[in-house]
Amino acid sequence: MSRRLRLLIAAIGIAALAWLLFAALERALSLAQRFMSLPEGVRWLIGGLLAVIVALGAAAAVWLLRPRKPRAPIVAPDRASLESRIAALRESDADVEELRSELGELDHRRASGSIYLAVFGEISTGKSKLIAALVPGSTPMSDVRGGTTREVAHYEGDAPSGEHWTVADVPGSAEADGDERERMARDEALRAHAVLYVCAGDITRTQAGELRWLGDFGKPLLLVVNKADQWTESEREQLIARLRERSEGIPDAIIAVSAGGEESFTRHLADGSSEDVRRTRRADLGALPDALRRILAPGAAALEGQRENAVLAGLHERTSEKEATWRAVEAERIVRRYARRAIVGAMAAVAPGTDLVIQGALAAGLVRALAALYGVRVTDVEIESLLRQARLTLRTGTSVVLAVAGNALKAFPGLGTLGGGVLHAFAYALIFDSLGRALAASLAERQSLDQADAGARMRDLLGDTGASRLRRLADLTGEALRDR
Ligand SMILES: Nc1nc2c(ncn2[C@@H]2O[C@H](COP(=O)(O)OP(=O)(O)OP(=O)(O)O)[C@@H](O)[C@H]2O)c(=O)[nH]1
Ligand SMILES: [Mg+2]
Repeated sequence: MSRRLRLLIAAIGIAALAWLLFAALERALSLAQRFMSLPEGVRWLIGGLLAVIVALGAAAAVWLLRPRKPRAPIVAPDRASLESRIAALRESDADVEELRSELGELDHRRASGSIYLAVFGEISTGKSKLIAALVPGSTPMSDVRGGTTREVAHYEGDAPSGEHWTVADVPGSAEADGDERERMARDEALRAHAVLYVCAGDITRTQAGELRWLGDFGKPLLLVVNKADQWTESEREQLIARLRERSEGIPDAIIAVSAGGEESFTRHLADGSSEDVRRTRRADLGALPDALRRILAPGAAALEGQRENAVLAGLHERTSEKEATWRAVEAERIVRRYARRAIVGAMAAVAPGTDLVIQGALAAGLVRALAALYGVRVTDVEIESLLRQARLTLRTGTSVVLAVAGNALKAFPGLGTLGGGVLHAFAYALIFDSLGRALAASLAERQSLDQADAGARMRDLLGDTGASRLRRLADLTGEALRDR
């Protein structure tokens, strides 16, 4: 487009804008005139309405533009309470070796006085290459294939500040079927004083989630954008601006680097010929050493508190998982014990043809035992109310339960040899199993006695006639009756 044409278009644009402004001004003046000619009461009414609208708009703008509060770092339970939970698990024969060695590692690292840095991020972002550039003499394995690093490895050297440091190379996250390795990587990130989160371009929603997870522990964190050699200067600036927006102020700094990789170019020789050359690109760490010096300046001892907090938070999660597994196994044992007693009780007390009635004392014992297992306090009134509801459920469901028991007797003919009353015995196994499992699942999920939830689960379980469940209950009934 010629310069004169561009000038002409600009002049037309300016004239159009001026005309628009003039029209808007004229309209405003005529509105003002009409406003002034209105009776005073109406003027006040319209003025008041306008003032309310402006005030609401201003409030909305202030709310939208308010500075975001940084998220409060995760607070882990104290060490003593974790140790006693781990000891309790050990008493109950759960495998807690992994938890105890994590505590040991926590102490070992504190005593070593070294600064620990973890390099974390998705597969193939160049974490291992970055470590090779950061720790002279280290040779972590690096490859174009994702999932090259499969174990956590430590490399020791001197940090940019001159202090001794240990840099951890970890498996990359987001690898297909790499859950176990991802967990390893996360645990190692928790054990570090500071973390480099490495990406190689714009971050995905999953990566933003990982960054947030790391940020929640409040330790020094740098977002390192590797493979910067792939972009022009302006692309790099745009990328950093986008990452700044997406990373929500979580990292202490965002730094573009080029950790290595290969480059190819054509070399022109003196005789006029040319050849294609491939060589390893020299690493360019840019502002990374300076940023590392800054975030590690407080030193290992000062950063230890945040590190310990993160490790204990991770341990809390792992301990809770083990507790949940142990409770589930224990709940199963309790339900089985009470179902067995109900089977035996049924043979002793119930004449064939009588209605099915939940044996009160036994059922109350089951509820109490499960509530104690899940650490939920229950009153006698609550137990009575839960059992009243269970009895009501049963009154309408008796025919279903008896039909299931009848089918079980046909499916497992061995039961029939145990004599009359077996039908009821099996029915009680089904009832106690349903009540116990329903309650255990509800207590585990809600951490309280929720009658409606437990009741709904019990109704579902009474109708659950899965083959493996019926076989298990048939075996239990047979066993209980033979051992009687
Ligand atoms: N262009 C370019 N390629 C790089 C750079 N850094 C690493 N690479 C290449 O990226 C690929 C992955 O590098 P790795 O260091 O193995 O990546 P990683 O993050 O450790 O990968 P995993 O161990 O699989 O999680 C390799 O082919 C490297 O050569 C870089 O700065 N620029
Ligand atoms: Mg690697």
